[in-house]
Amino acid sequence: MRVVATDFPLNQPLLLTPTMSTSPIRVAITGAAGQIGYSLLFRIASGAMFGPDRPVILQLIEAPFEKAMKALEGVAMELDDCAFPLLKGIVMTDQPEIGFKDANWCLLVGAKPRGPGMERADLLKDNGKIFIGQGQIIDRVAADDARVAVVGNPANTNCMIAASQAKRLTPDRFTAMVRLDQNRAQTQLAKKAGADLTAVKNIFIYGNHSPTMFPAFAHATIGGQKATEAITDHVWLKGPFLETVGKRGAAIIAARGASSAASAANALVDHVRDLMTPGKIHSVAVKSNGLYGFDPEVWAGMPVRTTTPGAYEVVTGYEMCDFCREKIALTNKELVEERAAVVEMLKA
Ligand code: NAX
Repeated sequence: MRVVATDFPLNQPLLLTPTMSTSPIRVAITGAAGQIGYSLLFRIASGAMFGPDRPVILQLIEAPFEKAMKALEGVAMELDDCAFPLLKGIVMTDQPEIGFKDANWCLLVGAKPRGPGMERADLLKDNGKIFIGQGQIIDRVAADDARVAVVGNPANTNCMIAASQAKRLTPDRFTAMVRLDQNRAQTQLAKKAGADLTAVKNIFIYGNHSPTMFPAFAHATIGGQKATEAITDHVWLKGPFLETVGKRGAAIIAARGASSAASAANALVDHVRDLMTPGKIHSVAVKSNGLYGFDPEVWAGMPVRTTTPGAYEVVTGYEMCDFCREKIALTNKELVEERAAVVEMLKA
């Protein structure tokens, strides 16, 4: 059984309660029965991603395995049991053509994990195949206003691959998530300064979602003061701070015995919500177009300002010191190497 349930048939008019004036937003999620999915779906259905007045339809996509589809069925039962007023339908499928149909947002969470003894290049290629197919199908069947957010690793390169397959949807519709890294950096700065988390502003992530990422602390402020003044321990900023943020994922695996899931789901809620909220400035991996010294063809984290819901412009003009430039060069080198490993998968 490939489509196990469609509570709400696609392409049929919705009967909304009179109080809900807006039409539901269709959100397609791959890897929906995975760890991150298990935290994410409930947040979306509760209104955390698109606001308390926007109904949603969840289009859940899993790998074509009995076990995955069975698990998905269980998750959908739990979603039903939450009786979320905003949740207007659930689609469960292992066929991306059905799952991405008419989707306004496509959240690409599912990916193949790195197996024992697997080389990074093999991981890139195996995942590349998934993202080629998904990029093509999204381009073909998703809504005209479709936006894509990639979480599955290696997120930046997977996003680049998916975007390269699209003819209808422009590259700016494809973003990858570095928000978890921004959130991690914000908390580390607040703790070190002994300040409230909300006092930390303008901490942005540049580059790859990997340990080479660069949280540009020199531009951050804490309680209105430069972070480099609020925190006088610059050895910490240039060393342990960067290391803690960069290797936080590994530290969580070591402690929890499983990779970050709830915090990753939370970061994806932040990523999409802020991309839907004009005026928000936040870290997103986007096609670099050569900004901040990145190779023009790679997807790199950088600060963006949301202009209209779903659209953004890169915030340019942050001055980079020599230290920052060195760090950006390192993370750019890694992105360029990842691109070289999958270059034959990219469509011109
Ligand atoms: P899980 O292994 O728990 O779940 C992944 C799910 O994806 C599985 O249920 C699997 O059946 C499904 N899947 C695999 N291939 C699929 C396909 N072609 N179509 C649809 N579904 C498919 O992993 P989870 O912990 O949820 O992590 C998901 C991804 O997020 C991983 O690649 C992980 O590395 C990545 N992460 C990215 C982060 C980021 O900040 N960008 C942070 C967290 C996380 O590590």
